[in-house]
Amino acid sequence: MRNPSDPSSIQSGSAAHRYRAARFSNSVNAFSQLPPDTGREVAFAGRSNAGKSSALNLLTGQRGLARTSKTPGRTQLLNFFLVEPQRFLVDLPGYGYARVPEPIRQHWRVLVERYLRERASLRGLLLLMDVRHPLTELDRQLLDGCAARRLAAHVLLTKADKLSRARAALALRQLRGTLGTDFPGVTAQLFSALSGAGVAEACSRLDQWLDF
Ligand SMILES: Nc1nc2c(ncn2[C@@H]2O[C@H](COP(=O)(O)OP(=O)(O)OP(=O)(O)O)[C@@H](O)[C@H]2O)c(=O)[nH]1
Ligand SMILES: [Mg+2]
Repeated sequence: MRNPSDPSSIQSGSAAHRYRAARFSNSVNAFSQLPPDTGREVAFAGRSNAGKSSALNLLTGQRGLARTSKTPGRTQLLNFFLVEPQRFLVDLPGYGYARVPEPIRQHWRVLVERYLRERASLRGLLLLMDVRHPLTELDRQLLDGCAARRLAAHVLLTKADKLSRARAALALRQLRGTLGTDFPGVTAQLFSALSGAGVAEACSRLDQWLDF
């Protein structure tokens, strides 16, 4: 019997084993600090508190790899995690958190927008949305940016454990309908960092983008 609160027990034997090798590489606070733009990487994006860092920890089977917090605004830099040479997972600061001072938010916004626009190594965007508040205006802006540069995107509807199965399934159906109309090609799934639901599906998308 696996223990849902222990990410490592969820991973055992699953497709996620290769991500267990992920190690913190570096934090980036300016465009000039980015690693050479020569490999492949996947970025975790979404509103503050959506569960980006928690998802990264679950997918790598390492509880403390990316810092998580009940307080939105925890991740304040672009954090690079090396899976193997030339292959990174990137934890981005969240958007939409009003209590971070405006000059800092502005700095992140400019940095993250430029990273998403110009980074050639970026092969896919994992966009996390709380299943109870999907597709906010800022999520739409991000997906517009992906469409503009033909960057693949996949939505994780996080915290699926907060809803009944039926309500979560309904939220997914509704989101897929909207995506089909407004953002063709963008896919979506349910995810829970608490129960481990959706790990295999998310990992297979990472595998595809990172060419494993
Ligand atoms: N119930 C439940 N809680 C979750 C889940 N994922 C994350 N959380 C909680 O949500 C809070 C925020 O999680 P983080 O992973 O730090 O969120 P983040 O998107 O990285 O936040 P920022 O770094 O501030 O942008 C934490 O208290 C997590 O424990 C989930 O799937 N289910
Ligand atoms: Mg975070």
